[in-house]
Amino acid sequence: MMRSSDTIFALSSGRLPSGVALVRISGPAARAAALAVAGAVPPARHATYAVLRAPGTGEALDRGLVLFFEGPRSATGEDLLELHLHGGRAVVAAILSTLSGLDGFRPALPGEFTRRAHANGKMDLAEVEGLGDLIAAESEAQRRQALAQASGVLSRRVAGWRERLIRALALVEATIDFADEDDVPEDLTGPALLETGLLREELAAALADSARGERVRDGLSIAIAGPPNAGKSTLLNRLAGREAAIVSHRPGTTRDVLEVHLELAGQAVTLIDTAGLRETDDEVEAEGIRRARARAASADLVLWLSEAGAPPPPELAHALAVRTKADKVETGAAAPRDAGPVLAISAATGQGIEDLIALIEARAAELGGGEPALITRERQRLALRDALAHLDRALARAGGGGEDLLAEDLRLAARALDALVGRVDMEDVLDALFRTFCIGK
Ligand SMILES: Nc1nc2c(ncn2[C@@H]2O[C@H](COP(=O)(O)OP(=O)(O)OP(=O)(O)O)[C@@H](O)[C@H]2O)c(=O)[nH]1
Ligand SMILES: [Mg+2]
Repeated sequence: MMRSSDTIFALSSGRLPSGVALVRISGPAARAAALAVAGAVPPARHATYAVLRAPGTGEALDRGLVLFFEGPRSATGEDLLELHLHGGRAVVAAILSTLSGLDGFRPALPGEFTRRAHANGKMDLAEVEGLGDLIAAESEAQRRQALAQASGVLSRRVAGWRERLIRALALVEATIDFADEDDVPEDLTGPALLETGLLREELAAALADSARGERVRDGLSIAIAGPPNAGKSTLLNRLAGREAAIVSHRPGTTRDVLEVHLELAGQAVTLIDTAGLRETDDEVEAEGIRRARARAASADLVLWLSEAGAPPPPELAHALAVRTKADKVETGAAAPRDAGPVLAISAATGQGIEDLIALIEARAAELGGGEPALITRERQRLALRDALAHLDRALARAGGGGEDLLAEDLRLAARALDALVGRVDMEDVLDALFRTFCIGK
């Protein structure tokens, strides 16, 4: 089923009906497809208008643009044909059924166009991952980070590291090879270790920044926590712009953890409403409270809501204290004594909400802003950590004489860098990755 000599085709654009639909065809028979449905192979890289016909009967199926890319100068590295059709369901169905009738043609599997691009050296694993993220990107920060990675920012940096590592390795190997000769050059492991030390710092810096990359990719999580009845669900609804959570005057209303996705300051944000924290004998509520604590502990940012503007409990000391129901103060109740500058909001009147959003945005920018991070997913982080561990081991041998072992550490570090960008054979990683792609990509 997966022969790469097959010519594959798929609808690469989105849901039908649509203004325009794009059908892509890649493989050795892409030219034959152009001949069969458009009557001629258009000059490469020139959009050409054509009537598309059923090969057997000559019946017109649609009129549209035909675009031919001759391999290897194409997205997949193979001959590639694009048909820009009217985006009607019947139009697309007629073209797809015509293509499946051609010799050596079959529908593409998810991600198969990209897989061929990868197999033909058009993009390495890190770039493929970036491309997957780019298609999934929902926020500005995700788009910028993914585009950088799809454009090879990580790949180029790793290539530079690898080159320096190989040079350091060559110095160590030279020291080993010339050890018994008279004209032994100076001990070359010194400079090799110096370079290894510099590399180590650069890898460590990229690794330290990886939490930011993964946070941008996954989105920022903000938990709303606090005592029962503080107005947590009301705030969630206000920020989400819809009645996502149930609100009532009864303390203990929220029990499950509720998540809402939105975009703030260009960042993908997951807002999390949680059960009010208190002592309780109710088994279900107690479970809700346990989950609330766990979710708050793992969130990137916690808002601690209370009517009194009280500080958060010690285990959530990093939380931002917010005083709620600020509108009630004027109605006779004694104004609560604020300990320090606590933000006061009213989800009912909207007071202070702008300030709260500005604060969240500032925090989000701090956590996920700036230049796109190099490392954006766990797989990359683990490979980089692996490379760093080998460099650390190499450096720990400094002056210890074991050049053979030193050379082996450097070789293993280079191998880990290869794995980071997928230069070594990684079929299982590829299988898992391409399954997450859409058909037509
Ligand atoms: N006056 C006033 N009332 C509010 C405000 N925010 C929430 N309330 C009221 O406070 C009560 C509790 O609101 P919720 O949002 O359900 O509180 P919660 O913190 O989610 O409560 P639990 O889910 O039980 O922990 C409701 O009757 C709300 O209408 C506010 O800004 N001003
Ligand atoms: Mg609630």
